[in-house]
Amino acid sequence: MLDEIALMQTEAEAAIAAADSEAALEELRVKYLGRNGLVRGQFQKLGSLPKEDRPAVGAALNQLAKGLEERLEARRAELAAADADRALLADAIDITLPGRSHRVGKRHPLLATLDEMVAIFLGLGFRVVEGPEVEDYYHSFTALNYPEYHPAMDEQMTFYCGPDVLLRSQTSTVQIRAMEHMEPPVRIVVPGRCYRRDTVDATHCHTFYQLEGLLVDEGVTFADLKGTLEIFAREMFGERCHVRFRPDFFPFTEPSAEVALSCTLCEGGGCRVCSNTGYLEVGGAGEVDPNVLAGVGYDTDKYTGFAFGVGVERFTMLRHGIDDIRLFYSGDMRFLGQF
Ligand code: 2NL
Repeated sequence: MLDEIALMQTEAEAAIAAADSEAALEELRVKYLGRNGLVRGQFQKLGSLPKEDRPAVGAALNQLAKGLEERLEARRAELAAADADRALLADAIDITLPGRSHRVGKRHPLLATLDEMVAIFLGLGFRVVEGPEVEDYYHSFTALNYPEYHPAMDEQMTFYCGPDVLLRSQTSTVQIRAMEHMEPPVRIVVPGRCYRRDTVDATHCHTFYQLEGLLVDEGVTFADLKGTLEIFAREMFGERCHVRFRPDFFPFTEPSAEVALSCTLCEGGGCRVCSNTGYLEVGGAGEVDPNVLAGVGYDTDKYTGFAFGVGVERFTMLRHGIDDIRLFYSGDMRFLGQF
């Protein structure tokens, strides 16, 4: 019987070593160690053995059961480890592949320029004020001393949403609203989006950004305006940049001036960017018309002020040598990615 046990052990061990799945191992466990298994069958034969042989055979059977139990467990662990290895290999990461780069967003060139412009005025003691893009007729024209009829008020020039609802065509509307709520001294800049019914081409767009400034106090003169814009030009474009003022007309300022900067590219010598004039027009300015100040209830005997407005697109085009305004609003990442 001991021989039989040894043979069973050899067979069972070979079968366990050859088993290649959990299911095959379970089958073997049932076959040998199950309730009706071969090992139990041998135990049942013990009773028919001569009494003196029983301890040795019993011990051998116990040894066999324990040994098979251990081998089954060991093989099960082996198979599980192989499974884990296979799984790892299957979704392995190839660390030699170059990484996938993520596109990092950044500020739009127009807003980056606007931020810089605003920062200079903050340094000069101006505060930033913002207001609605949808306006009424009074704040758009009447309060700005526009006459009874003016081409800017025409439906051809301005987007009307209703008889008294329109898109602002300059940020002056916000400055009027600010003055309605405060007493001088007023020292504010108003950045923001404006709308005009312009036909879109390389230098015009129906939507554009403006930065306007307003200072109202006692004894404010045109010299204060010139000094302020001089400092702004130098901060923005360097010490050698200077401002040219030429007579102009706006309903809301008197006297009024067109504002031009010496060309940053040729420094006044004349080049393609400035069409050989040496200067680049960036906006307008002037002493606030007393009618505007009186309209918001200020004492015009006591207070005077200056105001200016510059186009942000123009500035940005000058700084980066961009020749088509439509690029800013194209959403083209090949263009935007350069800034
Ligand atoms: C231009 C000209 C200008 C102003 C804007 C202003 C605002 C108030 C009172 C008086 Cl509340 N003036 N703003 C003054 C002169 C010119 O803009 O060409 N902008 C792009």
